[in-house]
Amino acid sequence: MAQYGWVADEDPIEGFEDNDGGDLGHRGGFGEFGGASGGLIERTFRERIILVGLAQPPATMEEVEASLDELARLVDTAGADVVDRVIQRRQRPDPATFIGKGKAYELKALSELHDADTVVFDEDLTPSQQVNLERILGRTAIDRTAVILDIFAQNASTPEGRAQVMLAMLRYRLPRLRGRGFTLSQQAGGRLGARRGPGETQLEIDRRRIVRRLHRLETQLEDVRRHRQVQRKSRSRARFAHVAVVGYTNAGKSTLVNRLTQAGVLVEDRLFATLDATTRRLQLPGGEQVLLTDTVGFIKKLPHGLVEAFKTTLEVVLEADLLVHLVDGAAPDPDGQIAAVHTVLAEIGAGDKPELVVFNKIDSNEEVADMVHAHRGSLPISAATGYGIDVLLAEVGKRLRVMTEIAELSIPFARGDALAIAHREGEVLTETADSEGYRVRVRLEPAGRARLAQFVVSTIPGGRIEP
Ligand SMILES: Nc1nc2c(ncn2[C@@H]2O[C@H](COP(=O)(O)OP(=O)(O)OP(=O)(O)O)[C@@H](O)[C@H]2O)c(=O)[nH]1
Ligand SMILES: [Mg+2]
Repeated sequence: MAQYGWVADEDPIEGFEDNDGGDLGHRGGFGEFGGASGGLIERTFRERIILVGLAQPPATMEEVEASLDELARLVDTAGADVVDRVIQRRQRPDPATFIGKGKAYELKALSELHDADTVVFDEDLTPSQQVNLERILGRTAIDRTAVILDIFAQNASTPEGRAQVMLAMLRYRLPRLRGRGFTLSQQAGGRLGARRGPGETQLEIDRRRIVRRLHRLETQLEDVRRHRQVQRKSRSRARFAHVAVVGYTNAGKSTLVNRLTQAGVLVEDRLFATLDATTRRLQLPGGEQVLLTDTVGFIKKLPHGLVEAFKTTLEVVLEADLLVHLVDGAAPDPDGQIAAVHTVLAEIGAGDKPELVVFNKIDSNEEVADMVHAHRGSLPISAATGYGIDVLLAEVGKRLRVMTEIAELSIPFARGDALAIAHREGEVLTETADSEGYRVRVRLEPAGRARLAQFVVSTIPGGRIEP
């Protein structure tokens, strides 16, 4: 397969210089979030971690265990060791301590036994639950969201990625300031009952600073989005169909994009290796050029704040004509992962995009064939070995073609404007001239078709013509 060049999407982004007051600095820029190495989890040594899950109906014990398995992978990716896990059955979380108070004291004893540094809860803790738990446990208590944020912070490598992670972290941190600040002010103000103890003043200062940085980041990211839109408009002269590879984290998206385009995206057997969208041009077997984008992976219980913060990156998904939904066929619960991906897609407003489901890693799990059988219209591949790639590309071409139409246009010489529209909005396949004017064969989407309706001589719906 030929090697394809860079696409304009990857231009350096303005407004993200590293010297803008420290918001988006080098990797260490997350230092204020605790941990000498900058994340929420200490990384100068491997922390010892206990996992805690809550089995609330209707969740089965199996599901809770599976979710804790995944949390263990997250913790491992973040660079810490799981030493034990605890599950409590409860109808609903305790508003003050998440697990029951008695259980919390048991957990304290267990933490001492294991000499654990941190306890990680598989569900979101409210700020006050977090404070109460830390008081009881005498050690750090964090939730799944914090672990995901920590990994994102480690993996963010571009200014835009760092800005998005920073935004998510600040949003995570803001409501938690009060809880910790309150402790602070109690310590600082002691029992004197001062109404504005020194701790509280510091809290207000911190809060104001965070709010200011939040707004600055939001403005910067908004600028990036506008910049992108301008880029896209100028690119739409040659309107290529856009295919986005989406899927659960570690499904093999980057491996696939690399195989198809030699994009050189980082591939790793760890979660959230990719945080930035990389777009490359790809030629399909029928000769059509399309844009192919690798995207950030999704996960169950993906914090809404993170989805929201990453909307600049996720916008490429919204603009794609077709989603290739890559599923890890070797994962313990592919259907659960498919459902989680659909949840996030719906959350970003891409729930009704045309989707081609592709099961990956058939080389390592024979059951993939059964999965393909159970999902109509899906395909098996191995991004690692190349199995099924030709069929996949042919199918992508087919799906894209049925969304477009080839129109034969006759445009009078005086209507250079219409000719320009054909070039801008469609993919011109042939252009000749006869006594009447220009004769143009162009692949068009419905919008372009409507604008050029008066010049259409004939159409081939979803037709296939060699360019
Ligand atoms: N056996 C097997 N392993 C694969 C295949 N494709 C990818 N992998 C492995 O799966 C792991 C994840 O691959 P990536 O391409 O980084 O996955 P991703 O979907 O981009 O993951 P994130 O960017 O973290 O969301 C790596 O260890 C790959 O080598 C495959 O077809 N077969
Ligand atoms: Mg990746």
